[in-house]
Amino acid sequence: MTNRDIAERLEEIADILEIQGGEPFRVRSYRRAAESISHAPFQITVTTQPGALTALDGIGGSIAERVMQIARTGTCDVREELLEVFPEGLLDVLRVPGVGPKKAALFFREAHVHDLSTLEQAARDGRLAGLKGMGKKSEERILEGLEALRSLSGRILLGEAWERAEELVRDLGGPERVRMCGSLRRGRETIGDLDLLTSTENAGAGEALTAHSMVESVPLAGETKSTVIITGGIQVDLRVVPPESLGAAWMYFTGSKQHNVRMRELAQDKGWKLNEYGLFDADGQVIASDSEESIYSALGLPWIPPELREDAGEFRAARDGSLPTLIEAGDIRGDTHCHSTWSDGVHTIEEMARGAQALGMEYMVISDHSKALGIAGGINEEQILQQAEEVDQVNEALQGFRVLKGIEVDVLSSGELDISVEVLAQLDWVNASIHSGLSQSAAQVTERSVRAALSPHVDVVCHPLGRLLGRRKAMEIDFEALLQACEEGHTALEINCSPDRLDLPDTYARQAAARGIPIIIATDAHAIEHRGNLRYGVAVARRAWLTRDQVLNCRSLEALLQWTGRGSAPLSER
Ligand code: DGT
Ligand code: CA
Ligand code: CA
Ligand code: ZN
Repeated sequence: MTNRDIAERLEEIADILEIQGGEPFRVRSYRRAAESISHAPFQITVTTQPGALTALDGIGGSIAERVMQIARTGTCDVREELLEVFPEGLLDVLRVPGVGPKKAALFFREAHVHDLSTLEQAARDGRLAGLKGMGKKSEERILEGLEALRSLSGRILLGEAWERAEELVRDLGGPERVRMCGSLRRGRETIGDLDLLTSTENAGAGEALTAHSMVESVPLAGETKSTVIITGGIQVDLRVVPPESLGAAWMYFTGSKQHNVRMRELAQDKGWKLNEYGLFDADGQVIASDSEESIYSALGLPWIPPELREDAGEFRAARDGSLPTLIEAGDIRGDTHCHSTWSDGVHTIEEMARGAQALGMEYMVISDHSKALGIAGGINEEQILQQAEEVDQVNEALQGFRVLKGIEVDVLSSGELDISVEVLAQLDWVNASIHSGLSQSAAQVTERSVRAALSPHVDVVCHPLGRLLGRRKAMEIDFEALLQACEEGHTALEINCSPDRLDLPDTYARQAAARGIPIIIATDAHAIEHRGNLRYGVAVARRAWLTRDQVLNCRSLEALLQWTGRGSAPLSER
């Protein structure tokens, strides 16, 4: 059980209580506890002392006891009691975008909805539209939400997969002994299952996996392969091979399948054979097997980074000697998109800055939401200028780090920016985002994006497609038109690192960069710990074949400001 799992169980309790119309303070106390646990500075285990828990914000004795029960058994008495009378399928209904506990309770009472399929049926029959607070539009949105949920079809987001896999690797002997493979190693935005690999020398890895606290069931426990299902219904495969086959197996289980097929063809062309044990000649003598490099090299190729192994041009580039030197997380020198308590962030400007500095960054743009985004506490012109004063103070307190003045300006449904150009002109950096009217026609959303990109005040268009993985499909933007506008308007495009966005997606980012449009990789952090999402955006960038030169925020502060055309010195120094 990770802290995240425990927090999810607490959230679930709060959801059920809320659907049942339970006391609001009780609902709130479980939600607060969940929030607190997910940010706890230590991992909760069966040996954690109750005193350590009650020292956390919002956790009293009774919830601490439930938390310990969950840590020990995966559930607790309150949850079990609730589930005895509560249709568990209603929890799935809550995962549908636009359905919260209040709606779920309404559908349950008035339309006999108790799981996803009865929800879909009710919506198709038009039985939801007539309910209180509902209408034809909101009923349609529920059908769209169901569709978005299905589009993930059992896959999980890269962020969750990566965190889970890291924990497993650590508990199975560490990264020297256990290697990640599959779509995870290739950095895909969603992951079907987790593939791990170890050698027979790491005896006991199989048992360590099947006995792991995250494991819910064990479909297969063999000498050379174990398969388990962990919390969240995620499948994990662990393969065990002799140490001399590690390179061949790592390559094989990293895939992609298409890449493997091409590799085998290259081997066959030479009269050889390639499989997960090695590369063999016609007599079955091993040519290479213990490292990936040796296998690629025997086939006349340089080592190909996993993110490129999609049979999407990597073989030609490898033969030509034109494989890109892919960007790495350490190349990123600043974060151009983050929030603070001025809008919907949880940390102050100074806390966010110190967090970024601790990760080795040199600068950060503070870009809170603008006034049109009322629900996110967006700020108006006057507040932006007040915030700028606070930025000056923070900069005085910091050494070797600079906070830049910025905004995430909303692109209104009309296509206008919601902050006056007089104020935009006074900022160091302007992010522009579409947050509303995402289901407008292709012509409308294209027009809005294009106008934003053409604006002389806008530096980058953020999360350009507006998609949320598993929750909302991308806007129907004419991407070619947006690229042209970026070219003309001297505007960059963002790869947003939030795991449910990863927007631009890899194929789009590759196309944009090939056209010479500068790319930004930014976290959109709403809290210090969201900076950890950077690696997911970097994975997307690597899958997009990007080099350091193509990513603007790999540049120094001076070079970045020069690019904006606002002069080389930050505003506060002029
Ligand atoms: P996923 O799990 O759907 O996100 O995608 P992958 O790529 O992780 O696919 P998975 O888990 O089915 O298999 C892991 C790797 O093992 C895959 O990338 C390539 C290799 N592999 C699996 N089955 C086959 C196969 O039938 N032929 C070949 N050539 N390779 C395979
Ligand atoms: Ca997989
Ligand atoms: Ca697999
Ligand atoms: Zn943002």
